[in-house]
Amino acid sequence: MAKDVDKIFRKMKTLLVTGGAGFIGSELVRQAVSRGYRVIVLDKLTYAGDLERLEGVKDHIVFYQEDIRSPEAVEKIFLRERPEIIFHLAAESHVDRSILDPSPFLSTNVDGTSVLLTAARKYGVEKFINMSTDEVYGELGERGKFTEKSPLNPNSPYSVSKAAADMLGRAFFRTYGLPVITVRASNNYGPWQYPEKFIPVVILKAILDEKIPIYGKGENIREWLHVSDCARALLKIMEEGQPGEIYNVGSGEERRNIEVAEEILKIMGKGRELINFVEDRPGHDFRYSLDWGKIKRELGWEPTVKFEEGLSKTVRWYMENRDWLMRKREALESLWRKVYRRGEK
Ligand code: NAD
Ligand code: TDX
Repeated sequence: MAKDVDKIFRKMKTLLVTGGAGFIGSELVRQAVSRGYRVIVLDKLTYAGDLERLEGVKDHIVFYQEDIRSPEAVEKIFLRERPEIIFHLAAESHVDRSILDPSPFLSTNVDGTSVLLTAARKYGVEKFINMSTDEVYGELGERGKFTEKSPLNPNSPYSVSKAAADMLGRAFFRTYGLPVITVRASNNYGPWQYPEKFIPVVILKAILDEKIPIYGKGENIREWLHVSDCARALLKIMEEGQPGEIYNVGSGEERRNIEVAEEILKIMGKGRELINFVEDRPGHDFRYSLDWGKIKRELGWEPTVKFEEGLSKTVRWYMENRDWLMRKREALESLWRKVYRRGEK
């Protein structure tokens, strides 16, 4: 009986997902809908947002195309929908773009987060889950891991803007008692990732038999987390996470960029001659690695998707959704011209 009541409450709980038409946000929305939550999506639909990602759940959600930087728009949604849980994922998310122009990163990631925190404080929420990143800790050498207690040392305009948003959440918890929970996740991969990010860039270029741009020597290391595991962690944190706490969400699946590119080429049956070492990313962080023992110990979450298996499935998904990938390609050409010719005068 008590379990049934619990189930009914769960179904009635209203979740507001900012950035819900993005890569990670849309996976979170799909999982939340399938568990019976009421889901409201707030997304500006920037170049990175795409309603196609929500096609399968569109009849089960309420969608607002609005900007998180607009206090009026955000308040209107809080007033009308009275969300109990906020998942804040809306952001400018690509490091290379932040190097070309930091300003939209500061405005969306910092000002936008401040607008949302302010509205959440005014209307009251049960939990405000603030999506941060491993990049706020800065870079590591070949050894060591970041724990939730590691100091923040962000290096790119992107990671500085995320660290500021992360610290704003801390301030709202500490100063106003807003029940903010901070999530610092490692590099996500999987279906629907916009092909400005490394893994879909490699797949797209390989499909077209074009050169694959590897920054520097390809020795940089990232910890790859499947997006379905990340979304599951977010829901676990919503259900059992403690206000004021920080949770690292990682996978232990660390790979050098060159290894990732070679593995994708192997899966696709393409040759290594497609690999092209290009000018390095300025300020390129060498390695990220998270100690995610806390979420495992305290909430019982752990990743389930092994990297090689997740990567094969991801490659297959992009091959099967080639049209979506190709539709994004044209808009990427001008970014690539700026990024991959960084060193040229
Ligand atoms: P994404 O770029 O795919 O999606 C971002 C979404 O936010 C888009 O749908 C976009 O339209 C929306 N958006 C951008 N500016 C907005 C604004 N001003 N108002 C309303 N909506 C706006 O990003 P993602 O990869 O899904 O990342 C989601 C979140 O997770 C971000 O906060 C990112 O910093 C964080 N994160 C990402 C990763 C990763 O590997 N992708 C890892 C750790 C943390
Ligand atoms: O064409 C490329 N060639 C290349 O060598 C691109 C796009 C990337 N790279 C390298 C740079 C990084 O070492 O691959 C690695 C991964 O690059 P990105 O996909 O741009 O991700 P990263 O910079 O690690 O940041 C990501 O993880 C943390 C997300 O984009 C962030 O949103 C998240 O916070």
